[in-house]
Amino acid sequence: MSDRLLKIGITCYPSVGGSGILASELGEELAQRGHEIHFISYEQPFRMPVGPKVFFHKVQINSYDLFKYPDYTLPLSVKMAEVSRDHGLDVLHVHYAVPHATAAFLARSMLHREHQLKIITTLHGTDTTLLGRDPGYGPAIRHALEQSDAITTVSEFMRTETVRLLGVQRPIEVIHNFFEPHPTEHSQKEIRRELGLADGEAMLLHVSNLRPLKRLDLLLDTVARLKPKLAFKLVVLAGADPGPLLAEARRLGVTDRLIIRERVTDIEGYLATADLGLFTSEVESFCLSILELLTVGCPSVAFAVGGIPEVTISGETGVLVPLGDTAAMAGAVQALLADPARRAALGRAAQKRAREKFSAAAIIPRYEALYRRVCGN
Ligand code: GMT
Repeated sequence: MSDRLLKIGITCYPSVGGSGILASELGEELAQRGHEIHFISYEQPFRMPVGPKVFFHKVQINSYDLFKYPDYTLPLSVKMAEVSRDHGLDVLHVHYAVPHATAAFLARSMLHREHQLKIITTLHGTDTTLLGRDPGYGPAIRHALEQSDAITTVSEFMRTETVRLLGVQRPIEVIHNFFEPHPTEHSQKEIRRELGLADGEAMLLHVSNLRPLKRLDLLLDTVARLKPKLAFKLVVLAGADPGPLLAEARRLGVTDRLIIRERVTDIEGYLATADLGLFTSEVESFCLSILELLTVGCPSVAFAVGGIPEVTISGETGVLVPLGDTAAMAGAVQALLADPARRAALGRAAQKRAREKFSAAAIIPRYEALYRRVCGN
């Protein structure tokens, strides 16, 4: 098999979200290995890398009085076809099925014999678990998946759900997410000072886009259940408007426990400073945030849902409790905050697992092998 370098198009949502972050990091790692990367989206992805091998192609969306709702799929497919032809892309790797996989399929049809375009679709979560159930989307998603040259999911759970909800017959390859922490710009002392944490005050960390399925009501309910004497703050790195979170905190009387930061880019500093991660999603195909914490040796407490048990092993690299059991969650947080030695042991095992299973070194060669297989060499 030839190891020639490839020209890879990547389409993802540029906004703060797991699939966009993963796609950006993937582009960065592939460019470092010498591949040429072309991001195609309506905005530069939040964490898009810069470098001589990385290009960004903006999809222009015009508004017409005729349309009540602006259309993104068609201009995206036109841009995909144009970039594929003009830059001779070998493969277009789309992250999140809607509308990216459909647009890629259209782009390929438009190119016809002009340029042979291979399409890989990676399913990240709600594109299957939420939209896949929607009769207005399901059949279109299934069709686009059937037309992809390869399908991957970010967890075993997602593979099972994709087959169950969409009835996809094609082989689906599980390639777990990866994370490589960048060197942090700030010391732990600086971060603690910036957050206003008092000496001895523990830092619980929650990172998310605050969507309803993150169940912030259960997150704050857990906080409300922690003993009043416990010295801690819950730091939330918010990828969306934190207004509703604050309103719920006020209702539960826990605003003094909450510190919110928005659109944080130097996430590594906060990860490295955290004592414990806290996640309350009711479903999660993977949970990149838990992995981000694992890589810096910080365990998390979370509900045992979706793909989370594939990422962190309860009792070995973190603690998982049954969905909705905030009493058990608060108990686990208290026990871990009271036992730094146990926390450190979980953290060491967490970091080891992250390195072995979810590092760029473990995952990128699997994507490269897939690209080459699909491209026929
Ligand atoms: O719904 C979100 O949390 C965002 C969504 C996305 O596509 O950006 O996240 C999904 O993809 C992430 C990266 O693969 C996974 O880590 C998240 O678990 C997944 N979210 C859900 O399944 C809810």
